[in-house]
Amino acid sequence: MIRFFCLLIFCCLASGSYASEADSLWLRMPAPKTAAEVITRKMTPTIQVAVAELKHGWRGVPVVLKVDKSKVERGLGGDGYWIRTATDGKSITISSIGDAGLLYGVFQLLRMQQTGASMNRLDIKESPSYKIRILNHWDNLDRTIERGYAGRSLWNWDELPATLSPRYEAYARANASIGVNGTVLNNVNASPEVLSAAYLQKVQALANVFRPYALKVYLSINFSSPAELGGLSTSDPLDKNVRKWWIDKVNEIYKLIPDFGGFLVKANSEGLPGPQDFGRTHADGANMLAEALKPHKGIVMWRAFVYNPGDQDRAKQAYQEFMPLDGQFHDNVIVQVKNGPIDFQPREPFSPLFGAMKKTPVMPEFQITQEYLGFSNHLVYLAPMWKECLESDTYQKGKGSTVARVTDGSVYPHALTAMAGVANIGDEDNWCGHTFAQSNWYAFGRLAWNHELSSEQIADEWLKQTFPDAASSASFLSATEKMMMESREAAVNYMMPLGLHHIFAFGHHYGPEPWCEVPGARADWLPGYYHKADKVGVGFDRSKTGSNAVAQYQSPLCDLYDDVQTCPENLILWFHHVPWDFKMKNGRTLWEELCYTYDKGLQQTRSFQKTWDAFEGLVDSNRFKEVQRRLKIQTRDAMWWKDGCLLYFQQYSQMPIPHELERPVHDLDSLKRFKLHISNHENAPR
Ligand code: GCW
Repeated sequence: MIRFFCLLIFCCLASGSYASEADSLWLRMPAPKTAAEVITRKMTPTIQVAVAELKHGWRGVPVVLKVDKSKVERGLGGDGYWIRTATDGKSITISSIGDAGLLYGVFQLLRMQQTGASMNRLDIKESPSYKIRILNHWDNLDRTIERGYAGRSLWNWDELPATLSPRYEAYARANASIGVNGTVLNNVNASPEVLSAAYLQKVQALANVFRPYALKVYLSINFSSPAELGGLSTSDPLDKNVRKWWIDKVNEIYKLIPDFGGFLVKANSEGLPGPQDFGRTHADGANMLAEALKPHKGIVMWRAFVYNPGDQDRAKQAYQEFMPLDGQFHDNVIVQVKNGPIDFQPREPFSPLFGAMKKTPVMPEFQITQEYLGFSNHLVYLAPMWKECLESDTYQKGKGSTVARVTDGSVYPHALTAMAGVANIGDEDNWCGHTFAQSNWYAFGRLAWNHELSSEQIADEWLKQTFPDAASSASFLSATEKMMMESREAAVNYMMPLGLHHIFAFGHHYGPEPWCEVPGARADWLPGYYHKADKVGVGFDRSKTGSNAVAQYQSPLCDLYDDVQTCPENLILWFHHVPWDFKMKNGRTLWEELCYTYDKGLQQTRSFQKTWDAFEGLVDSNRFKEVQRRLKIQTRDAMWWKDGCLLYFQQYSQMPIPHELERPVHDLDSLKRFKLHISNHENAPR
């Protein structure tokens, strides 16, 4: 008989230091009175973490952790697990073929305990929707973060590799708790220097901390690295010296980090170098890197975020450039596509590349950081936005070919599946700036693990774990969950009603600036390019008689979007230039509907303030005040959006704001003179 050894006494936390740090997230388990009994016959660094977590938080019957290669577990894959209660009810076994699966099973068990799920006769089998569940940090080596609103980068490059902040482990732990298993440490606008020997040592130090948490490290690379870092005369992907340079560099990385994940690449996009500089294609570039990584099982995530200033419709370009390359990529390349065809707007239709690229694996990229959603000032729970994309039917292989199913390996049987989220994490005490922004990090991980989870369930889990005391009050739980569930639509209402998009302030993208004109700036970076307001109406005509972007969607969507009468009204100005007096389904004119929608968004933010204020005393005062302060800013901003946009568009519509709606309190000229930005918010005209 195999003898299990019991680690009751000898296991302590992998590192006690993370506890206080992660306490500011969703891992607030009260310590059990007596440490739980955990039984395992294998001990690896990852299993050690799993044991430590149980001891830290589990208050139930003994738990057996078992690496098991039998049929059930094999079917669940390395990250999957099976949790079951013994017939006599006296223990729970978590089994998996991999150590990581055990760790994820442990976090699931703890989550169930924390959220008050039924623990009766457990029999839970889970395996993740996506193999790679990865955060993309847009962190620069000088510790600034592109589009980051929660302080500086967590990675203290100057101190690495000698000094390891306790936050590195806390970060890995938080990710493991929600199933995130990869992290790209640096900005896609990548500095070649990250591949220098000195930086690779630093990356190695982080990888060593993350490894027990099953979190793999990846890097963004600059396509010109062979020339810029290596001193070669070219970075042409078909040049044999360049190819050798990459092979050597990759070998150097794997010597330091044997489980290194691979590269993320932004190439020939927004001025960055790429294979097209040498007359080569995206596939040539990606395949060169893929060949270097292949012997080590590394992958390439090649981004499809490309557009040129000259083209008449930016929304069409990624599809135009990538569709002809379908099938030309090596099997360790995956094309990373933003959820929508433009750029992380509060609402976009899904990118037409989803489902259309059939022979190449494609992964969705979502933005967790709120570049176009009020930075860390606005409370916007993003799960509903991501679900909207994932549940969109592409019709590419018949009905039911949702974005989720064309990317998770079910419709097209690609072995490589992944989901990326642009991180909203910085070195601020509460990690994400806004306490509620933590829910977006959480939701990303949970959806990458299981894209079928509902937004409500994720919100409920997060609230119960983040506010364990307050959430024991049913009214707190239901009211804050309702606020979270409404918050994305509220932001759409006050920022981009009816599909009106990219009318954000130039550069920083915080406030409204539909009027923005910057002499010499690229047209496709300016609001006028997108809203096209004139005396007749407003909106971008992407119908067959316009840019014909609708043709990139499969039938019946192309026809549905093409006809202004059938186009979903929440995207009508995305696809059409609509007359101001166009009759909406509810009988209002387009102009009236715009007025009502902006106003609705503003009223929603006011209702969030009321909701939150009711819970003073229930939530600890630091977090209470922090959220209260930010909700106030959000309401003020929503008013800016409403007043600024309505007064601006009214110059074209020449129609009155319906009398029952609140009047604008600002005037257009003062709004235009002032650039609303997070940093000078306090000076904004009142
Ligand atoms: O949305 C735009 C951002 C850029 C970003 C780019 C990208 C990292 O404004 O800051 O660059 O997208 O996704 O590459």
